[in-house]
Amino acid sequence: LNPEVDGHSYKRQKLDSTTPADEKAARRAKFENVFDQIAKELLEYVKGEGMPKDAVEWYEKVLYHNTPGGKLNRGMSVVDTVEILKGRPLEEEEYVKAAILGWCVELLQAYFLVADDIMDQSVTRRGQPCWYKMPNVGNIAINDAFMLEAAIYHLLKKHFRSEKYYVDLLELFLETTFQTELGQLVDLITAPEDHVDLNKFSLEKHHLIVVYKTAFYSFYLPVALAMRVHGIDDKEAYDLALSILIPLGEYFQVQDDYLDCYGKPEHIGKIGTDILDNKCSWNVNTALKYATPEQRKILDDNYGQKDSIAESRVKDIFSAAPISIPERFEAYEKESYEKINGLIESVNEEKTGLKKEVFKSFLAKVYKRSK
Ligand code: DMA
Ligand code: MG
Ligand code: MG
Ligand code: MG
Repeated sequence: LNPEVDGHSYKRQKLDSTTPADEKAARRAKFENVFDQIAKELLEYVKGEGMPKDAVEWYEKVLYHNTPGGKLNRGMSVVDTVEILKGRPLEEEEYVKAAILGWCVELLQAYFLVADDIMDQSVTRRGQPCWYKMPNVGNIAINDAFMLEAAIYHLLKKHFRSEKYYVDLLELFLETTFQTELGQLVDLITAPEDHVDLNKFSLEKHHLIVVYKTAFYSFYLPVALAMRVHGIDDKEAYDLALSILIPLGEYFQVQDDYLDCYGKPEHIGKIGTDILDNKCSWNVNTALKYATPEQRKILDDNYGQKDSIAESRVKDIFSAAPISIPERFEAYEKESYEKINGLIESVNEEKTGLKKEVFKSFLAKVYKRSK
């Protein structure tokens, strides 16, 4: 590949696309094309193992129902970060490698979501029934989740086995998976179905849950993978990235908690279950902090009950003064944005080889999101 020719065609492509929205759609389409290649490779492997036609077709459905179709922020951030760190458009081969890692993050997300929807008894995801709710799937979704995870390590071996950073990639995926599962554990045991005790909740507990269940795999992992590909070895650089990406991930999960109650299902693609599920969410913890004794009594009686009337009573209390969750969320969002920007501004680019733009672009993807 001739980088000059490639650089030229990249620029021309940029001029040709008329609006930033077109350019964004083109970047997404390019990234999605790599998924077709990945799915083909995985299905060829399964066929090569002599699996029957119906098994190959099943795996294809699992891959396509659960992996593409989301916002793709995590996956595309791997590509974006490699590009920002290199400071130039990627050559085709570099692009494909970064995109494969991006899709590995999306496969990890697919694996967690298939399992999360079973555990949270959710109904819809990305505007479709949750995978376990699809006709003839049910408990087979448990094994399907494992097979989405297995795809990651198959792809890493196939495409990165000979790189000197191969073990670093493996460790990043394995360690963030363990962290996420710890977060899911605490999320689940803090929300027992048969015993509601709001005294067990706190914003400190919430902080622990969201850092582990969301921030590591959604924010640190994509950036750390890109840093490995770019050849950054210094532990200090990874610690610095972590110190910005964990608060960013916490902010993202607070948004997720807020949207669980206040997002429109048609818009966010999923029906919120946090109140019914007795979850230790940002909304309920904030409500507990400001509730009057009368409001507290209504929360105690109605939170975590598998009953939609009880759920709407809780929603009314969340919105009522002095709890006023929407106003408090708006203030939280502003405060988080300023705090994270402050962290980004203090990055020493020369010393660490990192770029502020890596974090700025990730923050821009999630700031004030409505889905
Ligand atoms: C998401 O928590 C965490 C993981 C690891 C999937 P959640 O149950 O709030 O997510 P969602 O709202 O998407 O079901
Ligand atoms: Mg869930
Ligand atoms: Mg969950
Ligand atoms: Mg949620």
